[in-house]
Amino acid sequence: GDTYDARAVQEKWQARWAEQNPFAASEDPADDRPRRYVVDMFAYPSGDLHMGHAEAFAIGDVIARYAFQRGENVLHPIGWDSFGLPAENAAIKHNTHPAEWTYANIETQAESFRRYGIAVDWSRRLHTSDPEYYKWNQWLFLRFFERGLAYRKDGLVNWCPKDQTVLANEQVVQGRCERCGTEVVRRSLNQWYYRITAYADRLLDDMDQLENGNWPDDVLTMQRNWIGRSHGADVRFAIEGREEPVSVFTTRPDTLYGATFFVVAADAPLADELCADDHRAEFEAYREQVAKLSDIERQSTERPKTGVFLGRYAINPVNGERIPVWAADYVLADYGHGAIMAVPAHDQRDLDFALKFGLKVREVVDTGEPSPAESGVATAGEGRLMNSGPLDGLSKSEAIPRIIEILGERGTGSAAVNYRLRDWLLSRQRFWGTPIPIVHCPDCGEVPVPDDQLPVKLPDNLKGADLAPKGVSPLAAAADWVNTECPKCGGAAKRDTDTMDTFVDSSWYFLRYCSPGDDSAPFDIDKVAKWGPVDQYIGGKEHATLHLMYARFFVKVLYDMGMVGFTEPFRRLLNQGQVINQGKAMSKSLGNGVDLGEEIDKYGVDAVRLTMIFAGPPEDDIDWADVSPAASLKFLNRAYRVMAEAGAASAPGADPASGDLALRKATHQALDKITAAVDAQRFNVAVARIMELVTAARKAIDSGPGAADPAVREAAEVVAITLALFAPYVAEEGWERLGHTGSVSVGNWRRPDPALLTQESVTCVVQVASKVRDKLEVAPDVSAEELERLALASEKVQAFIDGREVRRIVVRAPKLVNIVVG
Ligand code: ANZ
Ligand code: ZN
Repeated sequence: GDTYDARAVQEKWQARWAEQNPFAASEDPADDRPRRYVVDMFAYPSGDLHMGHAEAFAIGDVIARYAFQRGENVLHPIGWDSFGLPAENAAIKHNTHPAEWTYANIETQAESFRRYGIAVDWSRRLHTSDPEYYKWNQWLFLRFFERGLAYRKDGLVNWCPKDQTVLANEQVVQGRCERCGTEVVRRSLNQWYYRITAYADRLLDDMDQLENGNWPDDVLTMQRNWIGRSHGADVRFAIEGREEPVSVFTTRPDTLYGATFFVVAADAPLADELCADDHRAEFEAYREQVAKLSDIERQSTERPKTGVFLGRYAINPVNGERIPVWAADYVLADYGHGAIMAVPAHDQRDLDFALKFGLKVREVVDTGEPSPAESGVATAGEGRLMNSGPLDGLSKSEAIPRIIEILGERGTGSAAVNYRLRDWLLSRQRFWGTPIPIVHCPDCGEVPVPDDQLPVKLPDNLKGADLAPKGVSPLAAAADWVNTECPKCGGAAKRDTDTMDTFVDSSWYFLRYCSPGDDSAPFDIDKVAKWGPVDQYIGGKEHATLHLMYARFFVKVLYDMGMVGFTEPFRRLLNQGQVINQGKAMSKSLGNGVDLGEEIDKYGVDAVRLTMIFAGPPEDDIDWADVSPAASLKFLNRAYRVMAEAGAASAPGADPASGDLALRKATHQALDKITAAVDAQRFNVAVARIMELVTAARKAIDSGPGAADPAVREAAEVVAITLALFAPYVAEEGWERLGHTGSVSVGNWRRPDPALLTQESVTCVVQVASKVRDKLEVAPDVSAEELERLALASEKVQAFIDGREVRRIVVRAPKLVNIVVG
């Protein structure tokens, strides 16, 4: 037989696609085909493509190719997230500029993507490290700045001692730097922030657009938890010997009568202010110890509680009780007001603290559980209030509004909402990122770089050791770059030397794709109105919080600026699973890595792609040890031979109506099921149906009507058309062998003929007392219950039962019913 040469076929069709550009999006205003916008999450250019890329992009490509195949006007672009630390570290190691490593890797990956056959519009390719791109990060920064959404503040930040840069909270994983694993310390620094907290409610509330299966439920939950909205009250406590009261945030204002002490975050300026002189030495020693801990360690319920008494008292606003003020590390400086009312009977951390330091415990909710002071277990359940004056006898849900009302009347508190979400720490003290477009003038302060002076380009004369981490940005050492004129007064001034977190780059690139060459705006508003929002976004679960949160934030700000007409960037989100090997993530240390290039050399692109898709639903992990690219290649050869043999035996255009009816039905039923499976994003199921169709066509050629039958051609054409989503090279080649000119990949999807979808009937024999008494025509997939009902409804059968008792009915659907009578 005729087998296909995967490599030759790949090269042939790569060249054709490059020449004919079938996957370009149309910007013709007269083109009224339905539009579809499909975006794969950015690739990061570290090295060549790996198995993870291959899976993610195979899935995204099925979705895009399906839209192409159905005749939609598809925008499926590609780009690189090309700023970031790995390039900088490589540059330090090899004494080069980060651009060298970055752009060399991008070229390698682009070549691999071409070979992999991704149906993208190459003319829209983006790299975020191009000045033409990051200019617009700067432009957007200035718009955020004007709106009060970009600002600088002193604050305690996470500092990676190895990378010598600050990290956002999100980049600290269990107290360690997400990138290098070094233990993170806290430092007080003046840094730039984006005010994402101003959008906390909208980030939560707009999520109703993403529900009902549009986004995976677990991603929605992670987004919700990250924002962490809690409802409660602010309660003001007077402090003895201090004019200003101090507020605390509590979700349990109903327990106010049970507050027996007061705790301030040890690292908050407030602790320093409240500390009495005769307690200062002890407090300062304690504070130093706390500075070394991460938030996670501090909040761990396992760690023994630590703290110091500050020598002060707070006054409970409802009962006038005098309670001691402590500083401790389990209270965080940047949540709520950095201070709490401690209710040890009903909060475990407060109880642990009270028991350790011998503080009072007073129960105010009668939950029927053992006394917390004795059991050591705080009670958080439902119950009636007690020891609480006007709240006594109320339930929690009655007591909360009541106490808020009382506090309101006295002017000592009110209902309040708190968020876990923090403002987005933007500044990085590293080189390979977007410079912050601000000039610091001794006279004028922070002065924005005027729009017509953008981009503020990175200098190109720094390399190698110039970029080594020093605690301040490497840009600070580039005197010719730093020293500039104040745009306002013309005096000597200095550029801001921090660069932006690279998450900025990926927060709006999907808008830039709509008009990638635009040099007058970050994106063309009309083009974005035409394509946006993204219909389908595809990428890994590692971006479930940060990237998606930031992109959602950007789109809301742009909406408020009147630049986009939608409030959510991604209509649907698909998180592909991971490719693992032998049950474990691929890693150098385990030696279980699989090289994508080698797999492709061995089996060809189509077989590798088909294996990725056929392994299971797209959300599931693929264990490469459990799949067989060799079997995929074997199947593709079978499919190819069917197409080639049908093509050799007949010409396009034969009327299929005269063909073999059984095969025609098989073809149309397969097409129907493939369409449903692709619509439901169950691509593995679609592939299984194509495999069955190939088998049916093979049978028809070998032991049925033969290769020249028009039904065989029809089946082979449907194989080519549907396989084009999963194994595009062999599909193109097969289509050509079937006598067609042009690409099979665009606009060729077919609708099944409804007349051919009706299933044939089968004959069911009905016996009464083991004698055949009737025959029924039924559907082949009739259920046992339905068949029993039909059999008993038969007049002939009823006549033979003749009033006797039916003892038992044996049903063997769809062929036999046996009625046993007594
Ligand atoms: C009194 C109380 C009694 C509390 C009780 C809880 C149970 P979420 O749900 O996370 O918002 N809290 C407030 N600010 C804090 C800070 N800066 N650091 C650590 N803990 C802080 O939690 C709100 C609760 O966490 C607040 O309600 C407060 O303790 C504590 F039976 O106030 B609660
Ligand atoms: Zn000035």
